[in-house]
Amino acid sequence: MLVENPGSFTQAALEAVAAHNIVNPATGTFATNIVNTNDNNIATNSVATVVGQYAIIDFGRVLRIRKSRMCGHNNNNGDGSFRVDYYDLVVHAWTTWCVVPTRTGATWSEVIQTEQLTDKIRLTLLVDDTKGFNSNVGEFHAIY
Ligand SMILES: [Ca+2]
Repeated sequence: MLVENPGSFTQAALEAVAAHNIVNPATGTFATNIVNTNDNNIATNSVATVVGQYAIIDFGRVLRIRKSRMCGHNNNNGDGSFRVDYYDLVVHAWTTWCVVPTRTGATWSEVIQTEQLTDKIRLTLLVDDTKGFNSNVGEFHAIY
């Protein structure tokens, strides 16, 4: 028998893994090599040069996220920061998730944040790193 109006049907959102972050190349206003933000290569970096420049990682589906994961670059002093927003699917607006510092090397940070359901995240330069090469991102992901 066909169910024409399932009504109460629900489906649990998948837990985000690294592979979900690299489905779509990042888009936005970063100054240089924005697609390097999520190209699955920690040795390739994107660069933000002006406070307010942003990079959006669109998962293409709704996922459950819980950890921010940033890989840095030796062009950073580690004294800048990015605000990370998730797209709130209830109110249809960007909402602040966390603030992550720039990192000095190609190693991962993993910081547990409040769990959210979303289909995209946005990284916005909040404080420019002082090293002189602006604020570099080796890789950024939101995972479970
Ligand atoms: Ca990269």
